[in-house]
Amino acid sequence: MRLPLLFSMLLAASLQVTAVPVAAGTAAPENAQVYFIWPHDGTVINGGKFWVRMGLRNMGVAPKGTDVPHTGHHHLLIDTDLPSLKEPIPNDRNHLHFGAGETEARIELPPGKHTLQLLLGDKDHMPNDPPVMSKKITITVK
Ligand SMILES: [Cu+2]
Repeated sequence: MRLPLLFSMLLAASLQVTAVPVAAGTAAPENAQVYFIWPHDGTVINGGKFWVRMGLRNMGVAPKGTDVPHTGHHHLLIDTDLPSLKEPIPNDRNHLHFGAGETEARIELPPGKHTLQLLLGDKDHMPNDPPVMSKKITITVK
């Protein structure tokens, strides 16, 4: 039996979706967006201390432990790839948690190139479903 073309395409699309890793955290709207207000990709910073300003659209920032739909708190990933999206975000010098609901933070990094990426986490520090992350940017500290 031949499946109609449209049906085959829908079937392929749904199979593709189930193959994508899905976070086990609380739900996030499809249009949720986390992003750097500052710094920008390619920013050169004189001296190691700078403010990171974190933006979030179509969701709300709430402290850790807050059980309110479509909220989460910021995590700053420094010089590291994305962690597992099915486990709580690690808490170490490469994964900073802003569990009080902070949207800006004073960071100090040694001279050199560094990557920064934002990843939103839910009340239990789990990446949301779907995960809400910024693009990874590179900055240079002089
Ligand atoms: Cu956290």
